[in-house]
Amino acid sequence: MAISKKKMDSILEKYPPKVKKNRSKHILLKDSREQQEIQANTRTVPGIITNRGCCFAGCKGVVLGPLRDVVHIVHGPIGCSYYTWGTRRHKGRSEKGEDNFLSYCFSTDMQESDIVFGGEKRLKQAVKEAYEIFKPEAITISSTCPVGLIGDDIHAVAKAAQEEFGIQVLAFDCEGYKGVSQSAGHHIANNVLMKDVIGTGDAETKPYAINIMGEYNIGGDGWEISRILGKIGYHIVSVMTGDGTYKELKSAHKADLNLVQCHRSINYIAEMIEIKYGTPWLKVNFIGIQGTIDSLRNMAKYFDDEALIKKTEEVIVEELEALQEALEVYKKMCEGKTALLFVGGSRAHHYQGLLKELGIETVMAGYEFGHRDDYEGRDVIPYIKMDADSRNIPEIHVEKDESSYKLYLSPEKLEELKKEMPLNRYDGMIKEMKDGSFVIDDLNHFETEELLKSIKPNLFCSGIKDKYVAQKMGIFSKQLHSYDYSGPYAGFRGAVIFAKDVSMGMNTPTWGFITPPWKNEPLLEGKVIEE
Ligand code: CFM
Ligand code: HCA
Repeated sequence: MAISKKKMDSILEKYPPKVKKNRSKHILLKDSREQQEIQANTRTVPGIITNRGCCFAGCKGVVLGPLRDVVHIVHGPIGCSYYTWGTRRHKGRSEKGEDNFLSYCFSTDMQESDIVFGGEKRLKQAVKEAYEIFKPEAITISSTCPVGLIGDDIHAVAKAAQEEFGIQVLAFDCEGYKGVSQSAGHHIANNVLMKDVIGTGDAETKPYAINIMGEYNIGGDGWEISRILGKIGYHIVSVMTGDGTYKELKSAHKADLNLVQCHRSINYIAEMIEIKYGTPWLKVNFIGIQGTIDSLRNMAKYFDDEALIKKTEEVIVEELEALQEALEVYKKMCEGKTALLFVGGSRAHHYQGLLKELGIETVMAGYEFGHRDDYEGRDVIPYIKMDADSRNIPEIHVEKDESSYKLYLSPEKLEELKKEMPLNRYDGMIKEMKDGSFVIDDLNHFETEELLKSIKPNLFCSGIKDKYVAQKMGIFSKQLHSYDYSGPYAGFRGAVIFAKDVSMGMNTPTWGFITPPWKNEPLLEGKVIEE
């Protein structure tokens, strides 16, 4: 069941006027006749129970965490480390003899005396111990909130340790309170990796060299993507950062093409590599069968090589054949169901295609911390392989400054090029949504409950904070962050695993045994009794 504009207004009506005004700007009803805008990446109104996380989570947890040959030291009280220890399920495996520190949890475990007298000594000791015990390729130090508040100089500690031990020690000022969400942390991590790591290596590359960016190997997604790309013949230089290594990252600048899976978390590096080294990026989506096929075809188109195009088509046929039978079974169990999606900064978009393939309609979707471009798309002028002829086409004017090429195109030429080579741009989530569906940014606890009650979807795709709220209402919830101990969900094989998981979840008789709270209408605490 979809939700009407009137109903949405009545939910917002419960807010004080100022909050209502604020929240209204974060919600829109898709109407393809209009150029729609949404407010995003702004501070959550204090007092609202948002689903968002913090800057530290985005930097250390998301971008740095999956690099497995690095010791990631969290400078702060133990909770920041402990509560993020393994919960994201970014998997990693190493060849014999290679380092893998993913299962460890490194923290300086700051105590009250460190807050009062400063924690630099403790950090210095932690780096020393980490180096002596583990001898890692590199060490990262991530700041938590109190570190910024008391002013510990993590850069001075990192610099001294680097000189003493002869390995890179990278410091990240990612105190949790910075910015408005995890998003600030992505940016901080990207900047340091670009400045100090990427470009420092010189590994040999083979033809069709690519980086897979914004892919974190949650539940093994990256392994499935790599399996498909390997089969076609691509050479994966680095993965940022799922099952990734510091060692590989150093030579990432040597790839011919950068694939961007999660635009939100890694667009900064994609952009900086393009400016510095001229490598274009291609937005891909390996979630969903058609998404995977389109991504593979766009990649082959970029390399423009007959053998590669042929091999791509062969692999697509082979993979489709292998999954068809199982998929048909699950499609029958999913057909006609509805879903409500609310996830970080890319998955609420990426999963819509896969759900559609199973016959599930997305009636509402939103990001925790996406920016406007993740919703509305971004039209970056496409990169074209430069050749002398480009300069002679009247609609294209090429200028090269010290670090980048600039292309000035007529609007018609731009449209034409966008169709044939979708490089360096992203269409965003809104474009793919059906008219009449709702887009909602920075959803909160109150709205979640109200919307679930009104929409009563068959499937609620979200995270740990609201999963059980939905399930206690008798609505199956699938975590699209951690995949609830399952996965992979990406690529061809992943699509079948996802189909199986949601088919079972939605169709279990369990939900029939639960009486949702709205059926009993319990007396709410704090309800104002009108005389
Ligand atoms: Fe990108 Fe991610 Fe996501 Fe993200 Fe995240 Fe994540 Fe996510 Mo959780 S990097 S934006 S900060 S796809 S951790 S692997 S699942 S919120 S939608
Ligand atoms: C984070 C990590 C998270 C949290 C997941 C959730 C993840 O943002 O700190 O809330 O269920 O994917 O592990 O997004």
